[in-house]
Amino acid sequence: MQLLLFWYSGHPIVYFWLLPAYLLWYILLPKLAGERLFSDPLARVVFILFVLLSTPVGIHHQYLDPGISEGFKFIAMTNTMFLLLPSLLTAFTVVASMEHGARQRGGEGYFSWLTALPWRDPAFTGMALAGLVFAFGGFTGIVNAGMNINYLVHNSLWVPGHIHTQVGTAVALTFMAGSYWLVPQLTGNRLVGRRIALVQVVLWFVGIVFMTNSMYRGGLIGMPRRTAEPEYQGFDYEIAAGSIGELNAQLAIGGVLLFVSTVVFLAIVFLTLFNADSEPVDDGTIPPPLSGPDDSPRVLDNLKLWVAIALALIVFAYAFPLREHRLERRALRSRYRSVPGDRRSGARGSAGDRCRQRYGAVARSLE
Ligand code: HEM
Ligand code: HEM
Ligand SMILES: [Cu+2]
Repeated sequence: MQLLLFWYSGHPIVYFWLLPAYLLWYILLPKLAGERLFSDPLARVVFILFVLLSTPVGIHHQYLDPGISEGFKFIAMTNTMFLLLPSLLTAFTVVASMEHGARQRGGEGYFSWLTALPWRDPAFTGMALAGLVFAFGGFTGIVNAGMNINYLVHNSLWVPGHIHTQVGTAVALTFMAGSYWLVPQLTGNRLVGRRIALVQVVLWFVGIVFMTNSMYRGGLIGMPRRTAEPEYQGFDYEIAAGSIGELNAQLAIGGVLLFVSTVVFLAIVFLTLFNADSEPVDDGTIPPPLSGPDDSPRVLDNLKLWVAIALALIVFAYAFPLREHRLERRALRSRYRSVPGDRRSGARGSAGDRCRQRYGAVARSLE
């Protein structure tokens, strides 16, 4: 029961981190890339999909837990797969906005418009790299979300790989890069070491590629998460490429690069806070989107409707599993009571006692 409630809140909490990063991608990235958001209505659809689907999916963290029927896990999986939509729509809208910005700045061709983007700006580059990592993290999220393929990766080092691409980079790197724009705006001080800031965000990107690549691969060959020194020496491991030693070395190199990058980031922000040089502050406007609110169907603004549907989906996804827990606990209790004899006899270690201990443990896991 506690686990069910933990993931009921645990999954929506990942959006607590992600949505501020989304805001920066929707507002700041197009602005830095050359001006305007591609589509306001699409952005509305994205945020409404989050309202609808961010909660009734928590059971996707519990595919391997006992006490929840497969059917309820299947409902969570279906909702999770639909929840991929807002991320895919975001990738489309943000990239389309950047492309439009780049073309305004003279970019041309199918791909060469990419060179017209402001890659020297650490705020832009950091957020764009974070978005790129988010795309790969999203793919690994699809793997996690499949009920059957989750058996392969659950509780392996693959999951920390997913964690560090998603919250550890898509979010963390976006916040760091965003700070390079925001801190000068808030203080009026010029950013210290612009070039070093650019190196810092690239360093994080390289570090995370090393660290998560080895985490993902390690997870696939069965390395567990939260385990400091698994003993691999006694085993012959067939891995497609490399060795356990190579994976550990990559992981360590990645971790060190990330650590250095963090220290550099903190130093830049700290020095900027006390920088005597000033920088002109932005006028604070958000450029109008190419397709604006007027193009948006009215129903998208009906928040009452969406919240009502969201509540219904939550009840649908959780009421039955909670009831199932209650019923199962009750059944276990009655079985526990009907174990013969030993309460009266007080005998320890009897078959009844062992039985009770066993059911007791299962019953506790369902509480
Ligand atoms: C793109 C869509 C995403 C999908 C489909 C997805 C799916 C999943 C699934 C199914 C798991 C459970 C894996 C397991 O333990 O077997 C998981 C774990 C996790 N996800 Fe995601 N995820 C997505 C995006 C995100 C985002 C954006 C964040 C954070 C900002 C995030 C943070 C986490 C964390 C922290 C865990 C590990 C929780 C733990 O410690 O067990 N995920 N994800
Ligand atoms: C200097 C950069 C970082 C390094 C070197 C690092 C390293 C690690 C390592 C080695 C683990 C344990 C993996 C295991 O289970 O065996 C871990 C877990 C984790 N990290 Fe990081 N990490 C870094 C940054 C971050 C950031 C920025 C975030 C989020 C914003 C983050 C979130 C997490 C989470 C949620 C876990 C899972 C903890 C758990 O298993 O309960 N990490 N990290
Ligand atoms: Cu989740």
